[in-house]
Amino acid sequence: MNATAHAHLDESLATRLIAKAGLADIERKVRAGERLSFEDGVKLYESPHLAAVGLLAHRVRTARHGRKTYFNINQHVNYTNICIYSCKFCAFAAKEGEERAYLMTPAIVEQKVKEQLHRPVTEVHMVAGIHPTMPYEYYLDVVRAAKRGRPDIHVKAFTMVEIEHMLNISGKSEDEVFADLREAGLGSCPGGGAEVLVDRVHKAVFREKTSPDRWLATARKVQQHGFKMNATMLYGHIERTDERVTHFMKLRALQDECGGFMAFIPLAFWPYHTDLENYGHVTTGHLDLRSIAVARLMLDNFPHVKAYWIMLTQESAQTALSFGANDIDGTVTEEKITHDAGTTEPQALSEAQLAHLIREAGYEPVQRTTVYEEIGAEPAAVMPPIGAPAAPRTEPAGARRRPAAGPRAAEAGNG
Ligand code: V47
Repeated sequence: MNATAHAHLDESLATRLIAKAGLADIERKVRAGERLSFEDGVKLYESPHLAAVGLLAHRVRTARHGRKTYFNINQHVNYTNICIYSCKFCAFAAKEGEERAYLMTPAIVEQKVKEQLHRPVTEVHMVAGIHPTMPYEYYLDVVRAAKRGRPDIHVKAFTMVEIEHMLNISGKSEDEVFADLREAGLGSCPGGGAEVLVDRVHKAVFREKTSPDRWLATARKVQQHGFKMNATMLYGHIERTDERVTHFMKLRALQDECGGFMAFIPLAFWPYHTDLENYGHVTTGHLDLRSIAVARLMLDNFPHVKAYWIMLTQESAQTALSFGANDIDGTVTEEKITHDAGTTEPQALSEAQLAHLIREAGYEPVQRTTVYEEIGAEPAAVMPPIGAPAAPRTEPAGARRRPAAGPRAAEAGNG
């Protein structure tokens, strides 16, 4: 059988499965390039036929990206964990004076970036808590410090919560703040801090922090000032299906308006050491794959859907590539937010480990910049590990949800 005949066979099987799952109406819309409704989103979340939902999302992914799966060589720098807010889902935040509280000076940020100069890192991802007293200039200095450490690095920094804070404390106009950030070297913004863009969830689990309307308004400002950014959704805690779909609808509307979102990243909630630890909220393999697939189908104007391996686990992230995701994120290097909340994943993966996960799932690894320009050829099969274990899998199967709330992963006094 030739390859074309094989593809036709796959397609007709998929179509039958999707029809048997009662999703023929949605399939027709997807084929016609028609936008899915709120009700379609709920139906896709509630369908018991995960495979059919996944096939629909996989078709859209394949039409857009073929078998390409993007990754980047990046490093995370969480410059402080001191935070005025006490979100119930967060294990990272600390209050000033606590033993585990830390604050990096710009010189430490520069040092952190310089420590990776021997590796081909193209991006530094910087997010942190909202510090009660650090002045506006500190944030600009943190960006400048990263650029001093590695002038050609792309600085992807500051969630909408941090940007809103800077706008509030700067004493400057919106135009001046974005001009300052650009001049300091900011390249783009990550997608964190959105959580679930619904007032009920905001009130229940992150009431002190940026509200859904303010997160969207700040994202609009960021994009209107010419910065690209990502968007996330933190799922697997108290949110309902209809609220997840509402979240997608709000992001889709903003993307129609401004067009500055690059990737959507569903973030799986890790409960350990958080205020929600004892309520039994955990994500599941099903919910992980479903969230990727429904996002791909509902967010028809987002070019990329990212399976962030640290929160999804390597297993789910790899499988997500066949459920709509076309990006597995990066090497990361040093991660605190999810590790404080109990992830069993390592702190970093090498580019060879990422490429292995992608290739083994049947996809083509493509290194990208932060803004999705393709970089060179795929990496050689063997590269030196970067502090992570050499094998792609690092934990026994099933270990994901079992770690007891042991000692915190984060060490105090980083700065
Ligand atoms: O904003 C906090 C979430 C986010 C927990 O834009 C938690 O490319 C799970 O936004 N369990 C930070 N999640 C991470 C983030 C991100 C990561 C990778 C790539 C990009 C990108 C963005 O993590 C926070 C919050 O939404 N978070 N606590 C927790 N216990």
